[in-house]
Amino acid sequence: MFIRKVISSLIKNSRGERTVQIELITYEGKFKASAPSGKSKGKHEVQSYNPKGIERSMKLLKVFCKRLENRNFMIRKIDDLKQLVELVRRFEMKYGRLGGNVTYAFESVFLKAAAADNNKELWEFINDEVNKGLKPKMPMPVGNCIGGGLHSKLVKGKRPDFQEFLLIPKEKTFSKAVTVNLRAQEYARRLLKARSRNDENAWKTNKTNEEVLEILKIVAKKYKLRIGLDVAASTFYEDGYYKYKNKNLIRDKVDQSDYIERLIKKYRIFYVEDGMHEEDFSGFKEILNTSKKNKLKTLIVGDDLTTTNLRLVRRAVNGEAINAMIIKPNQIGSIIEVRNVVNFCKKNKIVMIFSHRSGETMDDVLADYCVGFGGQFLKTGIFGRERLIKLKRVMDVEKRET
Ligand code: 2PG
Ligand code: MG
Repeated sequence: MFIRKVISSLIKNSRGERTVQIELITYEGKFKASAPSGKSKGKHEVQSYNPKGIERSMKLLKVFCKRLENRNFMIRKIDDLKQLVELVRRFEMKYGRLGGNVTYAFESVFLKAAAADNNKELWEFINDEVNKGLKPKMPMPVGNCIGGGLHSKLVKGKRPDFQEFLLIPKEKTFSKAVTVNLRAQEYARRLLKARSRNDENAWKTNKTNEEVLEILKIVAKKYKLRIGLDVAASTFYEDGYYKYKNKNLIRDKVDQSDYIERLIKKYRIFYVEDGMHEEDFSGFKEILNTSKKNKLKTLIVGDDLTTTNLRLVRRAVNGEAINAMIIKPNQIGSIIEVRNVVNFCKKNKIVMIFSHRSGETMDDVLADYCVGFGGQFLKTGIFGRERLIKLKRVMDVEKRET
């Protein structure tokens, strides 16, 4: 793969924030990749940009891009990205950090070009099963239907404390599942009398967590859907307590896990992400244990707890704190690391949910990572062009491959 030109630029994400885009020009064509940005970020995520800010990263990036021109890279598998990683490492030692969002966009664009160079689709290029002659498995979508927390502005002074109320279809095909989620979200709007959408295009409301769950129960029944929650508990955790603003009450650690366990039982919740504070491994373990004791197969999902970081994933899995986890490549800023986490999850039967960020771009590469790495779920919203483009990419692969 011969690099003719590399162009870095600033673009806006779905929230109107600045983010990085990298364009790579080779003899095979032009390839683009960009990075999304989170608002409810995990404490242990890598820094998105240089400590001095995005401008500093962009300045350094210009210099780095120039140095890549007229170079040849042999990329036949993910590990071959190490050539690029090594160049980044040496550059950063001398000039300062580029940041996780920059390295993520770089690795993505390199993989896109490498896949084309090898006459493959990106999902195919990274998928070991296909290389063994097996068909790829399609994920199920996890869709954000109603929102609260940091992603939603207040409605008449209030919002639910939980960040995301999710719908999870169980259909034969991904495309049917996407259609069901769209219909269900429209039905939820009518029941809620919602008027506007939040950062991830979920409905905004002033209702409490339980009031929203009551509505979701009706929606889920009508469309045969499973209910999920992203509690994003760290976003309302302060000095050892969970501070619920909507109802104006405070829960300690024990109250919090009891509360989540009660909700799981009452609403038959299938999926709970970040039900406890991001450093509370034992709290996660307590919820997982209770769910098992009650013979419920609830997915207890780590996101801020694990931040796609193998060290934290190991701790969570070995400590039996989770049975599922969110994979957000830009939390760790390296696709090689993502692959290592994926292998660990597969070995330990941990369910993988590939996830968007609340500030998204028009890059659909997440869909390729999900299908290619064999993720069981793709969490990327129900509506909005940045979300739909990723859903559509999986639908296209499904149409061609199954
Ligand atoms: C989450 C994500 C995406 P953010 O908490 O799971 O929904 O939010 O991108 O703001 O971290
Ligand atoms: Mg989350």
